[in-house]
Amino acid sequence: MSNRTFTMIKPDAFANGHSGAIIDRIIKAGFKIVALKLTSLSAEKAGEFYAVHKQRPFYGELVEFMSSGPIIAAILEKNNAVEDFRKLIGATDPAKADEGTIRRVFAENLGRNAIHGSDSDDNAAIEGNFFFSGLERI
Ligand code: 3AN
Repeated sequence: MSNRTFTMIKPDAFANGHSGAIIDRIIKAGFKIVALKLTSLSAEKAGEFYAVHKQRPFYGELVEFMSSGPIIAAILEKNNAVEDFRKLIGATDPAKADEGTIRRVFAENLGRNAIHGSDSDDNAAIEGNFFFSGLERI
């Protein structure tokens, strides 16, 4: 079990002004921020980040959306971080996400779903390293 996960506040949530409210929920749920940056992804970088989905029909749409505007990337720390964070954000499709989860409250739809959360300890490490150098985290 790892105690770190990686998240991105996606372009829809950032553009809609939800970043502050989302970060507040994350902190109140007991996660400690160990790295944080406002940035944006080129189409090339978004494609690299989501390379695992390259064969999926929604890949082009996903890359276009994720490179469409600013995002906030962060590494978060908590016991059982990956699993607990997935619970906090809710199901991929906001219509199926539990009441009170971040996606249920802030996401627009399946493609524009407000926030990313790593799905495994290995991916949390890979994704955190994709965005942050050693100097950029505590
Ligand atoms: P999650 O982010 O919940 O782990 P994944 O890894 O299955 O979900 O999908 C990665 C991202 O791809 C999702 N966050 C969502 O934005 C997008 N996505 C997944 N499935 C679809 C779909 N059927 N249509 C459009 N976008 C999708």
